[in-house]
Amino acid sequence: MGLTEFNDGNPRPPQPSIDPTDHETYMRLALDQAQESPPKPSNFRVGALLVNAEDGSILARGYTLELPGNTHAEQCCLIKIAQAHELPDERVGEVLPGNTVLYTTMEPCNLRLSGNLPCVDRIIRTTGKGGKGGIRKVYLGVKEPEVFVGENKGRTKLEEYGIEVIHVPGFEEDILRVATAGHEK
Ligand code: HJL
Ligand code: ZN
Repeated sequence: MGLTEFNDGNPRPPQPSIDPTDHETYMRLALDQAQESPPKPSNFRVGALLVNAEDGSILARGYTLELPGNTHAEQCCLIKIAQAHELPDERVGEVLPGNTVLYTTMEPCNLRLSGNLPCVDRIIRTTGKGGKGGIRKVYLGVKEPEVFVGENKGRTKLEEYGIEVIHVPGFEEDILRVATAGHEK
């Protein structure tokens, strides 16, 4: 995303900047997103952010069930950017800055009970064929609990495709409380 022109004619960053190495701040913002998601027994409440790691700017925010249909947090981030560029979802990688990273409160899914395309595949396809762009790093807050699909192999598959996966510690308890708020206790 470029710089926004303000009335005084000076280009300014479009938002207060966050240090791109401040992973805790981004994870907290992802958790804020998760809290926007409606509690339901049938999935987790997850929040996600796409960030340009070059300048720290937030490219998109998303949460589970934010967009129409059975949408995941990571999927919502990608769809929003695709829509803003009038591109079909599968081509969103073409407009992502080269150093785009994903923050998500929960490990991206590799299998969906609904049969929808898993977020791992949506992430992988942003990297194109052997190119250098797209999402090359994923920061996650917790591994997916074995509630719906047994062990999620999301992290393993991302790593197989050369995407670095980094755990941001310290938010596990809050993330899981928010994620399971609609589940029967
Ligand atoms: C992640 C989300 C979300 C999940 N995981 N990373 N982000 N809802 O926004 C993972 C869980 C699936 C179930 C049900 N949840 O969501 O495994 O109905 O929600 O396709 O497998 O599948 P559907
Ligand atoms: Zn998903």
